[in-house]
Amino acid sequence: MNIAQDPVIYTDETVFLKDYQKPTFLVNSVYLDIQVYDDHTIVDAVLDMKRQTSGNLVLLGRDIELKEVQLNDQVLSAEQYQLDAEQLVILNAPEHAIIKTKSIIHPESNTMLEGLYQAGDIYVTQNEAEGFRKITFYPDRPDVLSVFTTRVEANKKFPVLLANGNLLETGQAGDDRHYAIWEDPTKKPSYLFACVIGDLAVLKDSYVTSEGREVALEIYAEDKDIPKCHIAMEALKHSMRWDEEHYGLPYDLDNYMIVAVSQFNMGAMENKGLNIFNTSCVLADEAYTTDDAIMRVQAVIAHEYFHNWTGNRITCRDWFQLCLKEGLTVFRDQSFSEDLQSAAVQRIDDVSVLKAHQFPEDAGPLSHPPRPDHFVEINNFYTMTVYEKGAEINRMMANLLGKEKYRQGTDEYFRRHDGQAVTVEDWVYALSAGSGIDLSAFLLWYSQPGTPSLVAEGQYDQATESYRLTFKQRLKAHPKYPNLKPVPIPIALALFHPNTGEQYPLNSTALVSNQPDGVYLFDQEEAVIEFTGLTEQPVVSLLRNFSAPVNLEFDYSDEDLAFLIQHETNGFNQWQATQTLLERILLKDHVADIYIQALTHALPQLIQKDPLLASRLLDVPSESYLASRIDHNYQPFTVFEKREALLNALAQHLGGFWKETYHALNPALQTEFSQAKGERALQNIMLSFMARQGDADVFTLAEQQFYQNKNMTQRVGALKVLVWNDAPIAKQALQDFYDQFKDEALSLDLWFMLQAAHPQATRETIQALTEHPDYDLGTPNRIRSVLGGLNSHPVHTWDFGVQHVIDLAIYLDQKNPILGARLLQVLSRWYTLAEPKRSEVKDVLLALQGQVKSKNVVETLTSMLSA
Ligand code: B3K
Ligand code: ZN
Repeated sequence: MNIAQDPVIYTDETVFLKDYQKPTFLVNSVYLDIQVYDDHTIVDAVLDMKRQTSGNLVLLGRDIELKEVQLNDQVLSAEQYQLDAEQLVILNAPEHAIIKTKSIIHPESNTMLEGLYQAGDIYVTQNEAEGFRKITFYPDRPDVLSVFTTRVEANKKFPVLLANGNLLETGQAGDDRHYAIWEDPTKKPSYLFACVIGDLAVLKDSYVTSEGREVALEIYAEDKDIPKCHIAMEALKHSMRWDEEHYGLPYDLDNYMIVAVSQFNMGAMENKGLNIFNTSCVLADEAYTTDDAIMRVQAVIAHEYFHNWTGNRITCRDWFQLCLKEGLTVFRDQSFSEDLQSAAVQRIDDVSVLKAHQFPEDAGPLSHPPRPDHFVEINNFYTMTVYEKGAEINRMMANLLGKEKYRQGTDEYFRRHDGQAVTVEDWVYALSAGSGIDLSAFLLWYSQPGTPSLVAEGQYDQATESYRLTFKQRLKAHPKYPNLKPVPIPIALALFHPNTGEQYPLNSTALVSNQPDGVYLFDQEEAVIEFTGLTEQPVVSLLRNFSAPVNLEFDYSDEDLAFLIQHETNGFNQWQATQTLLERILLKDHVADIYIQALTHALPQLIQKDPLLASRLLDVPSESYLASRIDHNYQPFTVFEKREALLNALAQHLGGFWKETYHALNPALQTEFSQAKGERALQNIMLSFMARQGDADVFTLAEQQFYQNKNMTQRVGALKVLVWNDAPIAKQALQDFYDQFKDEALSLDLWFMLQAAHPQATRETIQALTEHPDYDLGTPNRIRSVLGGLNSHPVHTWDFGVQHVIDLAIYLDQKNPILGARLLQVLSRWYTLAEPKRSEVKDVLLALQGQVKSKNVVETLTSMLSA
């Protein structure tokens, strides 16, 4: 598993995990005074610092105008410190240093959405990972924890003045200004500092913790959006209860605030006691947002809340450990969401994201371990690998331990490390110590890149009535991470009787668990296990519930897959069987008949029982997913054509099924969210297949669905059918949607996305959308809505999409490099394209190199070009 490698070259700006050193000074306390004016902001800081190791006292600072610095009440002259674009170094600092700085920053012109920035009528912060150094000079690293007191002062046109912790005092600051002082009693790193200054309305509620603490809950948003905050509020209370029940973790402050802003680079931020959220992750209302968006709001609310323990109270020693907090918190939010909707569907959705995005990331030039050992720009490492693969590692360990032992392990982690900044090793060792089961082999998963391939072979022997499974694992070599070792792979499996469809009891000494799944822990390069007592050759179902994040290579026959679609009791593997079969039909030219028969057999019952799972069984792998499975000579149009042919065949073969099912469903009668969501999803699928059939009634039905419902999922589903099929009423419906929702940014995002995703969209379609008065390059959500729509057709991405992405990368390189680098990744699979496209896109990327400067975009582009 190790091959000789070319020497790897790193740039001067690369930071390495192996170079970690403790901070020279710790901060006992910090007092910040932030005074916001229209054209500048003054920041006064007082840091009470204590030496920990020898070396200079270094305060990091970027884009800050330093007015004055004092050490122990003495104003320092220019010879007593060194200042450059990145840091302020105080020379000859004593053991105990009180540093006072006065500086000026410009949130009003900060377009990077990092540090303190103005977004419309509000000022907000985003400090993870390294934004705090844009607010004031500070040892801005996660292993420096301190107690923060914050005074915020602004004009009274901004009535809301918030910071972390408890409100100590408010008052006047001259005629038209006022201030508030907040004190956060919990020690925290600077990336968790937040303040908000604005004109916002608030939704209030309260929660009593398991310890009897009464917590004031507040969600701040624009006045008109307050009614859309109730779902988030309920999700917050639910999360608080869930964490008490599942992890024994109660909330620790007297208030918990959430602020919604429309200009935000990602989903949300877990600042201590003062979360800041992208509106898309807090506002939820079925009249304005889709069912998927509502699910996402609940998941993100839970995610940020869960960070209070996994991330905030126990934080990361350094940014290489990012997956310590993110992987664990994603695993926690996924488990929470499994209680909100069909658990099988939640798992399907999580694995779909992993396979569609993390697997290709890990197979290409941006591949890195969940805990990388070097980076240039940490913001480029908030990746699918850190988050989603990180979550999978925790899931493997948790499943292996079982509920009780996992809880003993997590209890031990919180007991040992509360209040500390720790590493991935600390987590795995605490989990092992608490549970009494050594999990240290799982550390390999954190430090190795690439998706392992799990190659399995089955052999049945009728004479002995036994079945042997042979497993091998293969890891793809990576130039920067040599010496890859076999990882522990928990393989959950079941054996089915081929005639009765019943599960065989599992007789094998190799399994670590027989309940509820048989689990074999495969941790070598190769192994064989044997099962006895099997009267007929079994149908095996491997990797149930996706028990490990690996690429399974097993030679299922199409008939076996059809069998699993009908008989698997694990909803995830039932869905997986449809996807494996469809992938063969689409990429390997297998015939579709077996799939269609199995589906026809399985669907009717499932629609009654779990409509949401039924809707997922109708998933046809997206063109982008299929593209991610092709490593050479990828021809987008060929994939498109094959997929179209399959969809048309499905439309025709199932004849009246689509329309009958459409009419048989009535989401309005379902009281349970998961059921209603499932019925809505199904109805939208049925409509689109009817459109494919050319059903004479489809536009009438879509028009009715669009105009007679208030539910956004139903409205958008219908509008898609009308617009994408150029129905006579399409333009009118689009106009009506616009007129109704022009002041509702999130709904308008859907309007943009839907048009950009038109199957016949052209360069001109995109141009018209980006020239629309409501298109805004300062709002990441809007940029993403158009780009996301466009990208739903890889044929378009690799045609006119390339220039769209390049233009965005050039523009954002200076204005918002975090976003610019992220969006550029849309082109990261350029190297898989068939010629001449491959060379064309490569040339465009090479030409981009001379036009971008930010560390973010340059690092991403350089890695992309290393493919
Ligand atoms: N911790 C933040 C992400 C910060 C991203 C910085 N570029 C949100 C989250 O994962 O909860
Ligand atoms: Zn997170």
